[in-house]
Amino acid sequence: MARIIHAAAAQMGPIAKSETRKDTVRRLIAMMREAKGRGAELVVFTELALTTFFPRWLIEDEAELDSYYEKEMPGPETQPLFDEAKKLGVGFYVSYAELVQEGGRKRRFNTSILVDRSGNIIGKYRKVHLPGHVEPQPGRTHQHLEKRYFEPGDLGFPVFRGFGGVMGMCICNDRRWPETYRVMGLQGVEMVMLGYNTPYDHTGHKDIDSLTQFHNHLSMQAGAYQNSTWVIGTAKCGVEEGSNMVGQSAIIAPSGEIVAQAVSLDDEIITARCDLDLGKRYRETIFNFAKHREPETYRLIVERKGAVPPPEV
Ligand code: CDV
Repeated sequence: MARIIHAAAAQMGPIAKSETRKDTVRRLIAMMREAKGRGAELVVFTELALTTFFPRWLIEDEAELDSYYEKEMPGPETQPLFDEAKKLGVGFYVSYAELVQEGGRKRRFNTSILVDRSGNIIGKYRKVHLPGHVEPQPGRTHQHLEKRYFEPGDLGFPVFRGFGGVMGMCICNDRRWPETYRVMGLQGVEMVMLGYNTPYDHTGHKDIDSLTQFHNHLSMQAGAYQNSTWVIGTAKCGVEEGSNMVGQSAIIAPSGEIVAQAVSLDDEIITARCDLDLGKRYRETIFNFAKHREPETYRLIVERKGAVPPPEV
């Protein structure tokens, strides 16, 4: 019997700095209802979906910085999203800034969770690849201070059984790194969910920045194909507090083909009927890891034994 997940990507337009959690959660709920109305049982929200993308600013006041983080999940302001999920029978992925007290100190992570159709958290992930800088960079109109505001995730890339399949998560910059997908691919992942906030001017090199849209899809499509998995990538996009961010939210099949794509730079739902068994054709043939991967050779190459020595420079 086919294993189908009717899934939605809930792309978000800008969230203003002045927007409250309550306002934002209301937007997420409206999108969840629309997704349900269009047959979805799983909604993928974006990265840091509860606030504006605050790492673009240097925030030196600790109380102000803390205000962007969730101290519990669900908390009083996010509980309505969980209640609505349960009422509608819709699961979701959402990313948020997480603040925890561990070992007598504050720890900050860029986190995502997977919530099942009964409103229970069944998976948690903390972003591993943190882009940007610790210190503000001179001459930039917008900073990218994720390295200042978050620690690298300490949970690895786990997969979770849910929605009739093997589910995985990552967050934004993680999508550009092959090892993100491969670590989950080696665990048999069938659907990878992710959210992103991607400003067009992120490298400061105009010739590379003009390829931002191309690289967005390239990395997700390659990750899907090379690991025989569905990928759902959901943007926060449009001009947010002066920062221009890419949209193009997409649902990508294990073939690497885009089966649904957002066309606006605003709140927008896209949906697809995702057959998890589509991945089998690739997993059992061209990407049969057990038959065709060469872990021992990779190990030798990494250790530079049996590999051509690097050129003298
Ligand atoms: N939020 C992100 O991780 N954004 C990065 C940008 C800064 C390069 C991304 O990979 O899209």
